[in-house]
Amino acid sequence: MEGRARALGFEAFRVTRPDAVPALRERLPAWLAAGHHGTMGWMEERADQRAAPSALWADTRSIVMLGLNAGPEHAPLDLVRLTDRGAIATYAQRRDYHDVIKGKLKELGGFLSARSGEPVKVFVDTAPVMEKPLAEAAGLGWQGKHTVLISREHGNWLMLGAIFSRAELEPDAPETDHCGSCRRCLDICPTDAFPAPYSLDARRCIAYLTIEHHGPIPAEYRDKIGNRVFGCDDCLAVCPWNKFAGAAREIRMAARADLAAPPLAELARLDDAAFRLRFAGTPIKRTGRDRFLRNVLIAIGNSAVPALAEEAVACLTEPDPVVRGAAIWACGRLLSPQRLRDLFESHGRGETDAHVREEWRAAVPLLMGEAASGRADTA
Ligand code: B12
Ligand code: SF4
Ligand code: SF4
Repeated sequence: MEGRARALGFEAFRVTRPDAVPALRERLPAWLAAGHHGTMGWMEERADQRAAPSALWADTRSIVMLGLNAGPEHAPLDLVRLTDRGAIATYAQRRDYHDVIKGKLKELGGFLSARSGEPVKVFVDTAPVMEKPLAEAAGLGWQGKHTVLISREHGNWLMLGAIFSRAELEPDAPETDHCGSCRRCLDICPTDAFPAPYSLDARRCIAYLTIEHHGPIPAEYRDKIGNRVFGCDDCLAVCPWNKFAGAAREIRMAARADLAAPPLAELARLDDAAFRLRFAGTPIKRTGRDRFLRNVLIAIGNSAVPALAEEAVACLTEPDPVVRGAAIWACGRLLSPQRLRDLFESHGRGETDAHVREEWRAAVPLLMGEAASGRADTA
């Protein structure tokens, strides 16, 4: 079976039991109760099944955990210094791993089922399954202080998938923690998203803010997001265990050159059809054009490149208020007060959306005949 898994391109393959992580029954509810999942309401739905594989499928006797390497071709931290370009997380610069892994899991699951005579179910983020703790229990790696699974052979770039089976398979030994006194991932996080080692407050994480979060990006995180337009790799990139990792081997997981460091100006001009064409088959497509454009405008505001301001100006007439709000913020960061006032007269005075009016007020004090809090008295 392991040979078949490797032939399919999986770098890691191990087996565990559904009851191997009893701590999940306490840890997941505690994380949810703290509100660390933010607006990811789907984490709460079926939380009982997420915390206990047998609650998802009572017949589960064994769980095969698999890892597919999606390691970067270039150092991810180099990207965040190119301020006129968008930084896309390593895993998203390629084909959607859900599609690639799902096909392979189905093939391997079919093989296991035929050999054992027992049914299987395959999952890759498609059901309430906690893949990282199960992978740790199976011995694929351990959850580092950044909460991502680290393998001694492949670093933290493995993407995970699971096969639940009714067959009794010999379980492997769990992996133990090898983080030691290191805390590089905790220290580099731009938004201070770890309340404690091994615990992430998703609401502060740039991956959550740029991918999962709908609505305006909270003002306190905007400058910290830098040029990250989809996801974030910082805590993964600094992990010393990556020294053993290689770039993705699977041909269908090869990074696309045009997604390595796309110019922000180009991204800001994508209309809906062009967005769908450009990101077809990648995880980016699922966020939709407007949420992605919101991220691009935040990156433009952080670019310190005056020429990019005109891209933001062009987005002041976008239909989506969240996009208009991000465009105003970007203009506020790059344009002179006089130009901003002119833009307010031409684009802002008739604004009816409360959020967008708030963005105008924050960008240019003393607008709409109302004093902006604090700054207005001195403006
Ligand atoms: C929700 C989610 C997110 C959320 C929340 C992330 C999180 N850490 O929970 C957001 C949107 C922020 C996110 C971001 C990313 N994600 Co994500 N995400 C998921 C998803 C769907 C569920 C994760 C989950 O169950 N979270 C709930 C929390 C409670 O679980 P947990 O992290 O395991 O928390 C444990 C620890 O806190 C631990 N714990 C608590 N206290 C203590 C104390 C000690 C001492 C110890 C040891 C442990 C411990 O107990 C908890 C339960 O085990 C999984 C897919 C899946 N179905 O599993 C992918 C998944 C985790 N994501 C993945 C990836 C790649 C990413 C990103 C790297 C993407 C990117 N580059 O932008 C970032 C990484 C950010 C980070 N540092 O975690 C991969 C990770 C692969 C791997 N090697 O681990 C997964 C597994 C998808 C996949 N199929 O491959 N993600
Ligand atoms: S992905 Fe980025 S923002 Fe999220 S925890 Fe890691 S370093 Fe922090
Ligand atoms: S950077 Fe250090 S502390 Fe963080 S996961 Fe890697 S080894 Fe552990």
